[in-house]
Amino acid sequence: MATRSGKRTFMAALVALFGLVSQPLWAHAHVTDTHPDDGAVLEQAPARLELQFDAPIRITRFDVSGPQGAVETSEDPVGPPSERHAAVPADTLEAGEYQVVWRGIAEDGHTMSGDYRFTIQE
Ligand SMILES: [Cu+2]
Repeated sequence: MATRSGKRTFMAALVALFGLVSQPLWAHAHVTDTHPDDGAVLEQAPARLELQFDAPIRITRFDVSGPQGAVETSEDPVGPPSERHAAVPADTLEAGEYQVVWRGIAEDGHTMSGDYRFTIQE
């Protein structure tokens, strides 16, 4: 069994095994949903802005901007790791286009970022 190909097979098996074992206990996170939906056109201002992930993530940035610039939120989603993060606008959002830009760190240590937009009709 001490042939070269045997060794190679053994090494390949070892690498495969290591790959299995190192499947993250701390998973990478993916966005599963946002509120409002990306690209949504709303007739009413949303009461809250939300991000949902398939694994806990620590949010490090959650910036909302609209026709008047930066939007103040009374509830800050920057905090402990969670699968769900929400921000509540301090004032009712007026009509216009909005963008949410976020950043976070998944439990596997990977930095993630994204954005989504929505429009509130006049
Ligand atoms: Cu990852």
